[in-house]
Amino acid sequence: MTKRAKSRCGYVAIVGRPNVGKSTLLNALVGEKVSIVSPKAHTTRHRILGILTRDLDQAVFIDTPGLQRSRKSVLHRLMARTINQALAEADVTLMVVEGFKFTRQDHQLAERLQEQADKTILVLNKIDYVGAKTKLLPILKTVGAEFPFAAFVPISARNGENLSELLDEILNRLPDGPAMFPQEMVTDRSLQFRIAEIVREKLFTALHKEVPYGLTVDVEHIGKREKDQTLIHALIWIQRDSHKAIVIGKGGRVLKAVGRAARLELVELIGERVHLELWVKVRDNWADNQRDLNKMGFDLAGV
Ligand SMILES: Nc1nc2c(ncn2[C@@H]2O[C@H](COP(=O)(O)OP(=O)(O)OP(=O)(O)O)[C@@H](O)[C@H]2O)c(=O)[nH]1
Ligand SMILES: [Mg+2]
Repeated sequence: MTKRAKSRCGYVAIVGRPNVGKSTLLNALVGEKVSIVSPKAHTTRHRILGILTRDLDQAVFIDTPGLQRSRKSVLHRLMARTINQALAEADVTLMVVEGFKFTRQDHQLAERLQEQADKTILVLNKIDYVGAKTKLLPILKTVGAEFPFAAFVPISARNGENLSELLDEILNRLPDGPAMFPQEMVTDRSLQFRIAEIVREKLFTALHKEVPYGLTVDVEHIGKREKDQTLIHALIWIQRDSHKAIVIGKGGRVLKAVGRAARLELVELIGERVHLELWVKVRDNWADNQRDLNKMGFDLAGV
């Protein structure tokens, strides 16, 4: 293959229902965990960039929160706006679905994307699921007949199946242009944000029912404890007093397990030993409090 003389660079929006594997896909494409993943819906709350530089080309992926059904709180409205902005910015859009089902919500999103169908790739994820591949063909046939997307690519974000084919489809659709970000940069998010997200991911995985949705994590301090040990103080804000005992657990068991799991990952991220201190505090309605949301990295202009 001859090398291209010109570089390509552009934005790639990743959109879809909650829990279909958008963030898992972003991490797999970028080759590093930049966006947290959990078995619960509505894990991603922010627009998160993941940057992939290959030879001369650069794809800037925009991970988005799963589509919203409710727009009750300011947080919900912000999440919905994040999706719209990503779609407006995108040179290529990846609409992610699960390869073994195409739900009514998928259908609604596919309709909404018809205006930009020529720059949209339908990504059918999770084909590693037992029996998924037998359901794939009928879905491809009916969805393909109704929606003229630019390409249809079945993948497994979890085990990497077909990801290089997907990446080729993406890169081939990027406009010519110079890289926007330095070659070694993988995300636009700060270390502080990434640490808070890792703690939140462990809480999402450890806790049940409504508790994870009512909490947020705020990293107050990153410093040095010893020459080769990072010290991190993080606050876990919860909305209800009654959730405190659940987050802490009997004899502090839940919080300890969350801290341990987070610390293991933070060691990887930071590259040295980590001392992590977690506190749990109650703050009513942070999801509606504009000052709190602003501090958490949301852009509130016009909401
Ligand atoms: N079996 C299988 N599971 C997957 C695959 N991709 C993602 N998952 C799982 O699906 C769940 C949701 O993954 P996420 O990446 O958090 O999904 P998301 O679309 O970003 O979810 P929200 O941020 O909540 O909208 C997690 O338990 C993942 O491990 C896949 O290819 N195969
Ligand atoms: Mg996500």
